[in-house]
Amino acid sequence: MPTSSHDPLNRILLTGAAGSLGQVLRTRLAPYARVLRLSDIADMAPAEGAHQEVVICDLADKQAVDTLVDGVDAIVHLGGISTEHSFEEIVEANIRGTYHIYEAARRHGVQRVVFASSNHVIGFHKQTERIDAHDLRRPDGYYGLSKSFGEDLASFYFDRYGIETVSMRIGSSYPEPKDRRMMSTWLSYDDLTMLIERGLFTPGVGHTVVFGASANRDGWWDNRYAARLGFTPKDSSEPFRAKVESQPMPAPDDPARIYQGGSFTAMGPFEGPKS
Ligand code: NAI
Ligand code: 15L
Repeated sequence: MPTSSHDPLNRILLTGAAGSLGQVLRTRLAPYARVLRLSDIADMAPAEGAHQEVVICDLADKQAVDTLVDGVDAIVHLGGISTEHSFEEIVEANIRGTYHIYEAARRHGVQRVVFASSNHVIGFHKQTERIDAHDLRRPDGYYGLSKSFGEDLASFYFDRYGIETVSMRIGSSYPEPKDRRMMSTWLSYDDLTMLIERGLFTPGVGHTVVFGASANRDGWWDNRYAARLGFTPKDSSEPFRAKVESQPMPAPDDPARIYQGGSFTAMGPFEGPKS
């Protein structure tokens, strides 16, 4: 696990703390703040000592988010719906919720956000393309659109109010890659932690968009803007290749084999045609 080489911040807010990555980061972000404020709409384990605070909060509730952000120095924003759903389901947590986070940051003078964006902002790029974070966004659904909006919020709140953000377009962050596509998109938990640490402590980031991927042999992303933050991924999906490639190869017309966003590109529509 990466260690801290700088003074910790006083208080970091981690949203989405009850989720898969939130549970992992609950311990891994501890070196970076004297107090970690852990928040989610879902229940989670109680605070373990004075260095943790647990606050149950719905991101869609503007007043509750304003109170949540009071007294924090930086925000690691992971909370929200994390897979493709109907627009109506996505809009409250991801669109209104992320707006509430930035409004609260502005009102309380928070200067730094690390935002969990997603590869689904660019999911309709083909797997045969190599892109960087300044290439055209091609969202692959309402979920990807909500993350694209989050990146635009980050850009606006920097240009207008000077709040700095690193938007991490996370690929697939799990203990190990689960399928062939994830051989290209996998982000280890150690590398995720390093990327967040760089996002919190690198000075002068403005709004920087980076990809969250380990040093995978067959990656599709030129991650030059992450490198500028000092992100030097230590892991790669290569040790898992034999295990992953023992799975059947998807058919040539399977979106999992064509698009960077994989199966997300074929989800929906969520309403039937008018009869
Ligand atoms: P997750 O679904 O396990 O965690 C998200 C958390 O947000 C959940 O605990 C959920 O209760 C909470 N949440 C949902 N609606 C909320 C609301 N209205 N108010 C407050 N909290 C709410 O997702 P995971 O995998 O931990 O991902 C964390 C973040 O990283 C998400 O924003 C996701 O979109 C993003 N991400 C994750 C990737 C991955 O590979 N795990 C890949 C790309 C992006
Ligand atoms: C995401 O954005 C999702 O949150 C996660 O569940 C994975 O599906 C990941 O992308 C991915 O593309 O593998």
